[in-house]
Formats: sequence, C-alpha cells, structure tokens
Amino acid sequence: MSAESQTYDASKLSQLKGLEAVRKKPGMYIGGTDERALHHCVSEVLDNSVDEHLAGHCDHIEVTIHVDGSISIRDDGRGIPVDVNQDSGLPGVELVLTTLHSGGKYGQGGYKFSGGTHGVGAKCVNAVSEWFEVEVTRDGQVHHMEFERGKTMKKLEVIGKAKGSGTFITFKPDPEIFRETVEYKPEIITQRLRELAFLNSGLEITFLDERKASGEREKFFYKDGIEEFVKQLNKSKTPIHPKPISFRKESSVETADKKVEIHVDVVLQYNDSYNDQVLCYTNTIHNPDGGAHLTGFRSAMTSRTSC
Ligand code: 0RA
Repeated sequence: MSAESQTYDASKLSQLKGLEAVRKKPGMYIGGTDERALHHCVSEVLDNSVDEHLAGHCDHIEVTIHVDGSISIRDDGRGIPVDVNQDSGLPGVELVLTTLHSGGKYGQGGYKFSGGTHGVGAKCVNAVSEWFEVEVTRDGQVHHMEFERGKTMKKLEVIGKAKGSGTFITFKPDPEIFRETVEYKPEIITQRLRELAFLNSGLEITFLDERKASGEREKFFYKDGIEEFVKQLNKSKTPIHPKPISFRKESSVETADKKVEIHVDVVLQYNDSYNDQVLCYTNTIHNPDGGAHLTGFRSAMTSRTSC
C-alpha cells in the first residue's frame, strides 16, 4: 500500500466515525429530528452560499424542491475547492463535506460569516441525507461527487466543461433520521429566503417547487436590503416620514486571541402608533429575545447625552 493511500484510508476512517456521531446524536448537530431540524438542514447549506456572497463572490442562489422530495441549492460562488489536501489525500470538497472538525484551510475556521445556530455546515446535512450530490464548477471544469448517509459513494470526477464557477448541492433527507416528516414545506423555506434576501442586499435568491403545477420561479431580491424590509413592515401602518432612517458602523475589536469585526446596520421608521416592533439579527440569524445589541441601541436612543 502506498503512503498516500494509507493516509487516505486513515483519514477516511476518522471521517466515518465523525459523521456517524451526527447520525447518532442529530440533536447535538442539527437541532433534532423534527420538521424544524429538517428545514434547518436547508439553512445550513444555504449559509455556505450566503458566506460566498458576503465574501464578495456570489450574487445568485437558486433553491429547488424536486418531485422525489430532494432539494437543491445552487450558487455562483467560487465553488468548493477541489484540489487534493496533502495531509489527508482527499480533495477539498470531500474534506469540507465529510470531516467534522476539519479546521484550517477548508474547515470552519475563518470562513463563516453567516451562520446556523449549530454552525456545522453541509457535512452534517450530508450525514443525515439518504443521498447527497455535489457538482462544483471551477477552472473551466464541472466536478461531481456522491455520498450516501455521509459515506463517499462516488469519488470526485470531472464530468464536463463549463464557464464560470459555483456549487450545486442536491440532497434527500433520510427518513431513518427525520421520523416525523421528510416533506419540505415551501412556506417555511420561502420565509427564510425572503429574510436572507432582505439581510443581504444585492443577493438574488430564486425558488421553485417542482411538486407544484405552476412551474414559476419565485424571486427574492431587495436592492435596498433592510430599508425595504422596514418599509414593508410599515406598509399596513401609517409612517410619519416616507424614508426610513438608516445608519451603519463598522469597527474591529481585539480580544485576547483574535480580532473581531463588528458591522452594525440600523434602520428605523416611525409610525403613528404607540407600539414599537423591533427585529434583531446577528450574522443573519434572528434573535427573538434581543441581546446586547438591542440593549445598547435602546440605551443610546433614550440617553440624553446622545441627542
Ligand atoms: C471552502 C473554501 C472556499 C469555499 C467554500 C468552502 C465553499 C463552500 C460552499 C458550500 C456551498 N457553496 C459553497 N461555496 C464555497 C474558498 C474557495 C477559494 O478560496 O477559492
């Protein structure tokens, strides 16, 4: 056995052990086995595409529910790397999709901006999928790989040529894991897509449910992002000024071991009612209970020195 195939076998073994953990304790990795967790899987994959947008490399995402109950997410980002990693002997895409704690270049570290509450990404979705397919377009070639319940079934191969770049992931949730339901609800998905489009101005997200007759793609695109969101929230009310007030600030904070980038966006519009409606998000995740950001905002709004 060559040294290369030895390291390959060794890494493959730890990979399987890793993803087996996800199947044994789905609660720990994807937040359960119910309908919410089922839909959370879509968000986990979507977050990677949104990260590509935030890094300035992607402006279209396409989500499609298929008649067989599988779902696909296509983006025009850089494409998951396909070059072979020296330590493991595995292509980047296989590492990204099968290794639980792969830090470093293609792991979780330093890459994620947006983020699911579990932050474990596509590999956990791979683990809880009956099958999972990925197509990566990069450097003029289309690369393809297949998995079943997290195990590699078809190694990476080039299946064609194409211009541009991007990642196309399709998976079918495993009924052995999601015992309650494996049926995607379009309204749960479109709510998240709308929210992501509002929070990421300039990102176009489209959605198609092939189980329905209409065959029309729904489009979510908000040039003015959260400003449009606030306007829409006030549509059924009586705003007392037509243009929402917007401000943003970016700064970075040094902690003991790392530098943290903080970007804050605030949009507000008064209406004639006495009740306020406040919606907070951190890294595209809704915070229904607020947090330090909301506390800071409220105290700044009501303190006399800030006027
Ligand atoms: C790791 C590294 C890079 C991109 C990605 C992963 C990536 C993952 C997903 C999942 C869905 N869409 C995606 N797009 C990109 C960086 C690539 C580079 O440096 O060229």
